[in-house]
Formats: sequence, C-alpha cells, structure tokens
Amino acid sequence: SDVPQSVRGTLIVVEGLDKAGKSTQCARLVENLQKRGRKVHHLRFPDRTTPIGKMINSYLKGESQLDDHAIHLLFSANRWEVASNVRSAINAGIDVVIDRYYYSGVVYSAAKDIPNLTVEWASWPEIGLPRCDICLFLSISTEEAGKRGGYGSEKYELREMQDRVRTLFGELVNNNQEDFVVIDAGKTAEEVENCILEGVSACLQRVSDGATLREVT
Ligand code: Z5A
Ligand code: MG
Repeated sequence: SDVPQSVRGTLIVVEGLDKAGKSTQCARLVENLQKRGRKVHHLRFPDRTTPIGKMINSYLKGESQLDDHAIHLLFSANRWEVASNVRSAINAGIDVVIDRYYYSGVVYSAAKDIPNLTVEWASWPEIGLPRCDICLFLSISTEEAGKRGGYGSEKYELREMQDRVRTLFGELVNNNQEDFVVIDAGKTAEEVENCILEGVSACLQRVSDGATLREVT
C-alpha cells in the first residue's frame, strides 16, 4: 500500500552498532522508496568528501591526531555543513535517508570516557539540527557482528570502545523512544529490509497526515 508523497519529504535515519548493516539497508531503502515513485536523497555521516570530512577520515585512519573535543566538533560541523540542504530537500518534498546522524555523534564521543566529554556536553552542538522523523536502530550482538568481518583498523574499532558504545546507544534509545524503531539486524538482509519498510511506511503515513519537521532539542 503506497502512501502518497505529502507536501514535505520525510527524514529517515538509520543507526546502529558497527557491522549492523546500516549502509546495506540504506541503499535498499533508497531503492524501495524510489520504486514507490518517491524522490530521495541519500546521505551518510561522516561525509568524508568535504574538507571537514577529509580531516575526519584522516583521524579515523590514524593518519592524524586531534583532541577528543575537537574531533567531536568536526563530526558535528560535518552535519551542520549540509543541514540547510537537508531542510531544503525536505521542504521540496524530497525524502532524505541518512546513514548515521547525531546519535552516532553523541554516543561515540561520550564512549571515549574523557573527563567533561559527557553525553550532555556531546549533545549541545547537535541542538537545532533537523530532527529525524524516524530512527531505525539496527541492533546486533557482538557475536553476529564478529561473523561479518570483525573489527577493522579504524580508530574506534576496539572491543572496549564498542562495548561502551553498545551501552550508551541502549540508554539513548530508551530515552528517545518516540524517535526509535529497534530492528533485529541479526536476521537476513531481506528480513531486515522488510522490518524497515514496515516502520518507514507508518512514518510516511504520519508525515502525510501532517506531522511537521522538528529540530533537535
Ligand atoms: N562516528 C563518530 O564518532 N561520530 C559521528 O558523528 C559519526 C560517526 C557520524 C565511521 O563510521 C566511524 O565514525 C564509526 C562511528 C564514527 N566508528 N566506528 N567504529 P562509518 O559509518 O563510516 O563506518 P562504517 O564502516 O561504514 O560502518 P559500519 O558500522 O562498520 O558498517 P554498516 O554500515 O553498519 O554495515 P554494512 O557495511 O552494511 O555491512 C557490514 C558487512 O556485513 C558487509 O560485509 C555486509 O555485506 C554484511 N551484511 C550486511 N547485512 C547483513 C545481514 N543481514 N546478514 C549478514 N551479513 C550482512
Ligand atoms: Mg557503513
């Protein structure tokens, strides 16, 4: 059952732990929405193509060092540099699908366990960004993620860090239940795809019924 595209587009975010299948599912979702005749933009954070994104990429690869607060603000700036484009697309009736967004921003920085770099501190620079209409949280066990290639060589791909990320994400999901749909990402890609479509269809309906685009508060 296709929901007619309303005046505004819908802001859809996919979040989750490492190797949960976010990028795989974002690609499928974009295709599925296009098949329904909808116009869709596909974004990912970090967007490693911009000047700020290049600094982030070099940091993640261990090619440069940055203070933990400084890299946090760069991740946030990487979102702010396209925030007005996101808003314009939504206002023009285009859906925006985003692979990681401000939730990753808050969680990964706070998981570093640096004095002062709390969830609260990490959340401030995100205030005012376009808020997602729905956040699909792909949940996966450490064992299952391990079967998908395990950790790579990037900065945050360490067991201790990933365990703290898991705990913090759990708290964030609990505290923002109106935004989240939790999906068992340990299933096959097709099963996950179908769960996502179910959540997204309900969200498209809410937007079509007049739900307005909110800001991060
Ligand atoms: N970070 C941050 O600190 N602050 C921020 O503000 C933001 C990010 C935005 C890089 O992110 C790092 O930046 C990340 C968070 C931090 N740190 N870590 N660690 P990234 O998004 O560029 O990282 P990534 O490498 O693209 O994401 P990922 O999480 O590792 O992967 P994924 O996108 O979730 O999974 P995937 O690439 O779709 O799939 C992984 C593999 O599993 C692949 O071989 C697939 O074919 C396979 N796969 C996918 N689905 C399935 C199913 N259902 N079954 C079996 N196998 C599957
Ligand atoms: Mg990915």
